[in-house]
Amino acid sequence: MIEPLTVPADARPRPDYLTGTKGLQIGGIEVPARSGRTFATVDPVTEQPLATVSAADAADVDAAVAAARRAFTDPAWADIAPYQRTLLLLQVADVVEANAEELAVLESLEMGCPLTQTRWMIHHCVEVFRNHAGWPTKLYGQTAPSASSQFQYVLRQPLGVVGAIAGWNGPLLQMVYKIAPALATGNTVVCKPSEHTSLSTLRFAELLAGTDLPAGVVNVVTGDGKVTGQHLMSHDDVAKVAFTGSTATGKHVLATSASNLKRVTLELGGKTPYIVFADADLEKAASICALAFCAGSGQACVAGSRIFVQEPVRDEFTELLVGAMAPYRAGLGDPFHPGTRMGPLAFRGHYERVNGYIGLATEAGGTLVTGTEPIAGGGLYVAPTLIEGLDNKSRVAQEEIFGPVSVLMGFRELDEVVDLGNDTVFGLAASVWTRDLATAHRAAARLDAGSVWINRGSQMSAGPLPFGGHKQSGLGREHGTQVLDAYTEPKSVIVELS
Ligand code: TXE
Repeated sequence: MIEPLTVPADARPRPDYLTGTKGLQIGGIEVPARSGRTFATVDPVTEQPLATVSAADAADVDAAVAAARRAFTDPAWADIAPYQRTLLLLQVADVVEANAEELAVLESLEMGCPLTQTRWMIHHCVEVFRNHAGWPTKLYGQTAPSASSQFQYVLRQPLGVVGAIAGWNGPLLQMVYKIAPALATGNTVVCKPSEHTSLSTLRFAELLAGTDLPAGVVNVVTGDGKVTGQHLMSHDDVAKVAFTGSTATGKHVLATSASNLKRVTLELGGKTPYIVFADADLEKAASICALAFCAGSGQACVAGSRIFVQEPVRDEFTELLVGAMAPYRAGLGDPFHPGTRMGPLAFRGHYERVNGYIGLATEAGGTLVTGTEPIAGGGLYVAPTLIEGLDNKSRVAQEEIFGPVSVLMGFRELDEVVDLGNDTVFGLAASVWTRDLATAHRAAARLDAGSVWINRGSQMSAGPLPFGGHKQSGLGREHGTQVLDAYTEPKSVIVELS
């Protein structure tokens, strides 16, 4: 029996921010939904309501898009010097940093992720804003070769209103990955956080009052994906949708964007292979593989949900991996307990979905190497679960589970494991473990993934490296220089001089 770590109810944080109905953030003001409708956001530890949040419908989305549209042409935003834009982004970073603890607590309360991890995510938001603050002064256009009778150049201009839609597993961070480049390039934003995790994005927008950012540059509408999200992404005055979420919804966003040919970037699911060759540092590989599917309770697009190990070391590696998972099993518990390494899953529907996949694994003939022990007190906890005895074609090895569940499979040589690693509709990331440089580079070149990590696990970039997926893991990139193309439009200008 696993006994999750607990914290007495009166010792759990209860920020003042949770009091009262949380309104929408439109044009720099907190407003209730016009319909007066609200919904409850739920604490996954207690499964009790945490806060009441306004449910935006079409009229509210229209108001938010109109506010963003006005801000887009407001001289206080549209006409400022690039360096002033840099200073504004730095102010935003400062305000997030100054309120980091409150934002992290709100996220831990709402999604159950250990406070140590939400603190890291909020700190990363600060880095992302500071990194993007460097872009406004470096957004060069081009001059083009032309006859002496003409001057030709290419301007790089913002798109307009960006609809930013995010998932629940890194609520503010996923939003900041969209807000920071949008602002750095002169766009304005309407954010739609996941209905499971609205609070940190709402609070962030409220905190912007402490900066010189003009009202309406960042707006937030909260509510259900099928209502609030749907209106936002199909709005004709929204020039671009930047989306993080499931592949199914991502495809729907892309199809809907055809109505007015919106620009679209999509950060979707993954089925990241961790590939361990016999010559690797097995102990380190085991420790990072455990982290890769246990951190955040495996609720990450880059989770190491498939582990391929070379046959000669399979037994030895499996033993090391089970050992490396032990601290997560022992550290299952309340996100506010200092010993917690894994919190509950974010909400009941998702908990049931993850358990459904574990049931499917055993039905399909898989063996649970770990994850069979019952958990005291029920709740939404899922123990780290390692599955053997399934092949890569099984549903559990093919579909994104988004929980602390990984399938361990064997392989003999490089060609075989590259084929196995690539045999999925996803292509977000891959991790390769070997001391042989040639093997590492060959694998990196051939794996169909937006990011490949050699002898390490995932590393989320604050700036220099583009992040995004091949195949059905996404479209376009966040970060890197590539992100600038995703938030700007080139304009060719021809001046007749003669
Ligand atoms: O995702 P959805 P959910 C994966 C993960 C998870 C599964 C389901 O496998 O178990 O998706 O999660 C909004 N128009 N990831 O249900 O439905 C929705 O309100 C406009 C991967 O949360 O894709 C939310 O804000 N918007 C992942 C966002 O889309 C709509 C992050 C994501 O919701 C909409 C999250 C619609 N019709 C889940 N329907 C990652 N890549 O990290 C929903 N939304």
